[in-house]
Amino acid sequence: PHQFWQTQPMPNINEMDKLKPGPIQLGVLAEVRKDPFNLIEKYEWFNVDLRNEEQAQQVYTLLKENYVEDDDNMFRFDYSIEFLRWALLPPGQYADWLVGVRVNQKLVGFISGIPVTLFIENQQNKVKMTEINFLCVHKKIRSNRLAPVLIKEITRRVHIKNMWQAVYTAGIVVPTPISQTRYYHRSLNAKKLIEVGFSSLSARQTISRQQKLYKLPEEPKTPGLRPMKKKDVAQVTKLLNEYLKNFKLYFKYTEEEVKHWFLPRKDVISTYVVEKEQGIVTDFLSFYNLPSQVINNPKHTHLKAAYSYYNVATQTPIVQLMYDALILAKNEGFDVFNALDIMDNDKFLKELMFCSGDGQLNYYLYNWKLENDMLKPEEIGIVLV
Ligand code: MYA
Ligand code: JJ1
Repeated sequence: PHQFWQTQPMPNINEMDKLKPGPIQLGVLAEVRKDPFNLIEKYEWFNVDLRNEEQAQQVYTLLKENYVEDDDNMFRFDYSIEFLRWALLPPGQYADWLVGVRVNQKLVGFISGIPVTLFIENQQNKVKMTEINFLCVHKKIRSNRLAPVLIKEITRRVHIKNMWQAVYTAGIVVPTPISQTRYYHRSLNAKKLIEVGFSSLSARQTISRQQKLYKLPEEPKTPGLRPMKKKDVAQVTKLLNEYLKNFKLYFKYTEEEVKHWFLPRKDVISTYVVEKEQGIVTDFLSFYNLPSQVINNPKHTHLKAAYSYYNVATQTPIVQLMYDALILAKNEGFDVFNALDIMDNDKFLKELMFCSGDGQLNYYLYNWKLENDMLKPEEIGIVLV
């Protein structure tokens, strides 16, 4: 049933379950194919330069019109150009890991990789690999097996760099997830969520009751909470790397990477630190800005969603820290605050009135067998944007 995935080095397919933990196949650099995979006539490979305005616009439009939708096709992610530059131009990025397919100059397919260092299950397994994201094929040419060609081509380009593993997430299940996590949602603008069909009113509920239920104070509560600045990078890096050791899957961050991923960028990423004593950062919270287009609604075109990124609480109670995150997000104009049930999120989701959504997020490792086939959501320490 999985014509393509059957051929790939994934656990529990083709009796690969008898494997020992670690890489499933060992790669040989000299054996990596030197030339790109063949495309059918008129289709051509195209390395996207996101710093170029027109090319960034082309990726933006392809994704805006053809990327991920919810189960009922009511909402579609609308990643902004500045967001895509943040997500896809991190330190050390390779020019040929932003892979496009064009027909008559028009972009109809895309897949991206970025370099990451991932710890898997224990501190001995530190692996340089790629994080794959934004696989997209234009709606008009779906089901023609272009996706496997995109995947094979980026795999080749990663192999050429002598890297043999990948990490990625998807809403769907393909061979073979290493963890299944769930989305949770916290209403910030109850009226709008109902108007766009993101949430529905139960029999005994009214809009005004919901508004009252989800009401938030005007200002955050934690003394010393302020936006992260350049001078915080060293302390945030230490707090983050130390915290992430609690999990079975996590990235190792350099200070340069923390600068890139955490320094606030307008309409992309918000990070707030707690500076209690002069100069000492004890906690931080962060969320990214990913709106969804509302597909068929007379009144609203977009839903403004904040997504929980990484939060580290060493002095402030986590519930209080995340309550402040909700207040900040509300004040920045977001309609909903989303989080997965990963890391320590379970410690605040219920208490802060998040509700489980209808979407799942499956985590995958390419060409790696875990000691224990599945990780629990709370063992996952990575967030892909
Ligand atoms: S997840 C987000 C994926 N994007 C979307 O959902 C956007 C909307 N949908 C589309 O654009 C298309 O439907 C896509 C498929 C492009 C998804 N992950 O070309 P096809 C398999 C893995 O005829 P299309 C993200 O970005 C499918 O099972 N495989 O289908 C992470 C079937 O194979 P098999 C997927 O609908 C991506 C084959 O493709 C996915 O026209 C990680 C059908 O191809 C999926 N999300 O296009 C990719 N969807 O017959 C893997 C479909 O075997 C990376 N398929 O069942 C692997 C690591 C690579 C690097 C390794 C380095 C060492
Ligand atoms: O947003 C999602 N679901 C929402 C909307 C559902 C609309 C009908 N299908 C949801 N709402 C109900 C909760 C409500 C929130 C406010 C308070 C009261 C309760 O459940 C879902 C996640 O739950 N989103 C998606 O399905 C989008 C796709 C997710 C997969 C993403 C894959 C990306 C992979 C790339 O790395």
